[in-house]
Amino acid sequence: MSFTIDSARNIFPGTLTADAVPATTARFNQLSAEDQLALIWFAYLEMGKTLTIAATGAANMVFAENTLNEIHKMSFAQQTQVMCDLANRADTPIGRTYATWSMNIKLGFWYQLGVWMADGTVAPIPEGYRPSANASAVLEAIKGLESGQQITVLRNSVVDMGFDTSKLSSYSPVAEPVVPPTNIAQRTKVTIEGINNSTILSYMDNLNANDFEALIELFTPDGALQPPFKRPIVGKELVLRFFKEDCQNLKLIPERGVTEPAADGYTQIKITGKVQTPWFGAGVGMNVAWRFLLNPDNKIFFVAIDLLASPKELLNLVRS
Ligand code: ECH
Ligand code: GLY
Repeated sequence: MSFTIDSARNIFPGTLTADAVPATTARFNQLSAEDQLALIWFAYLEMGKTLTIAATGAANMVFAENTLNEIHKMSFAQQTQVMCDLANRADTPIGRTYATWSMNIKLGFWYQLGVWMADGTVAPIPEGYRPSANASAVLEAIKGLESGQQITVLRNSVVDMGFDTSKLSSYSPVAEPVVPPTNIAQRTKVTIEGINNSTILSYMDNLNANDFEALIELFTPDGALQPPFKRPIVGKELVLRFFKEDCQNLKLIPERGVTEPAADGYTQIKITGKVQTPWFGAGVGMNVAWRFLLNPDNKIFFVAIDLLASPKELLNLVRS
């Protein structure tokens, strides 16, 4: 039997992922729009005590600028309505525009609204607002998560807002331009305890250098990448698009790994370590595992990136 994407997903089944993230996201999605917005606001204030968002993307704000200016000029009542409509995924012109944006543009849009809410030029959470019991419970749950899990919940909430693109017959996605790869002379090289496989090392180094064209050549044509809590993205074309759209300026800091032979001459390799997002820089080190399945030609047939349940999981490299 040779591997399929579905069977590949089960390599290293003992890996414990941060189930609290989808669980908390599901509870969040049950709340009213008012509760959702207020909860994010309070979570954001709470996190702001220990973390700073780097507005890396002044550049990506350009794509949301017209919409942001439009909202900035509205009355508080209209602004509140726009935010509720987004949380309700309502079919409005702004909801449709929002739906076309890449994840980073959505984040940059809310980042700017947050700045304006704080300086009083965009409607604050209404003074008389009282959270529902469920909203308070979800906020407490978020506070109890580690920071990498908190920002994942926060990002999920933003990504899920706006009109559902699957209900649009056609639309043109809007994404920030792709940054050029880091100059060869300035590139860094990772070292991974227990690992000297050239494909794995190149994967980390090319992703850290934003060299997506070199990176994608490490995959088989039908290869797949599974982001945390997502279905696999299958085939070079879609994986490359994902790299260009969602993976710029990440910092991968793999620490250790284990290699073992798999069926049909394949090799499975699990790496654990940290990942930093440009949004929070070194302020948040997410604990992750990469579960690679390489074909006999040392090409990536499958890689899953998992957000780990706890730092303890960084040491869980047991063979399957
Ligand atoms: C305010 C109140 C009203 C409502 C809203 C508000 C604003 C909210 C804001 C939220 C901002 C949130 C942000 C979250 C960023 C999260 C980033 C994460 C990144 C994770 C990346 C990982 C990468 C892993 C990968 C690896 C690979 O090898 C392959 C690729 C890939 C307050 C106004 C809404 C402003 C900025 C979680 C794990 C390692 C899979 C990508
Ligand atoms: N900017 C890429 C990420 O945060 O995932």
